[in-house]
Amino acid sequence: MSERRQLTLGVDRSLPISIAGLIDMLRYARKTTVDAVLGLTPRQLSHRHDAASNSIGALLWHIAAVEWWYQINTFDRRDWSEDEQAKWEAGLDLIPDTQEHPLEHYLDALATVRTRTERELALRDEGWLLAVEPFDDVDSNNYWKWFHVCEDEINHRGQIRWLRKRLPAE
Ligand code: NI
Repeated sequence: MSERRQLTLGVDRSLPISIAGLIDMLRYARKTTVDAVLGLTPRQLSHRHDAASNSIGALLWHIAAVEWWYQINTFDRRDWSEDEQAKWEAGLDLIPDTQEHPLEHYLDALATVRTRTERELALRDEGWLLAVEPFDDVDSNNYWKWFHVCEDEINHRGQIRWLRKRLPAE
């Protein structure tokens, strides 16, 4: 008998419901992203639909970069170093990458960043999620910031699906 798929949030009772739910949301969003890109070739990943479009590869790198940036903002409470800026700035700003990379290049980066996110979130409590602090010119808390990581990924996943349907024949 096959196990039924669980579409649930926050049921890991070893964690506060809000933390467990956030991790589940991030995981579900990520599964839909990975499903949307499976089987794509380096050429398809670097293809740009038109001059105003990002490649699917650039969107995947952006998703990893955003998550990484919110790690250093919320877990480390620091700015990026020059080395880190060189690695991630193009991703954060969605500057087109002219190089072709295999899908694993993107999936490995996403998985590596995610491993840290889950490990760190599991160490936090609701006080950490809810503490409000200045964030640029607004006030924000870590709950919103990690919701934003999730919703930004879902937004780009929608773009990826749109772009994939319109890829030229190989
Ligand atoms: Ni974004």
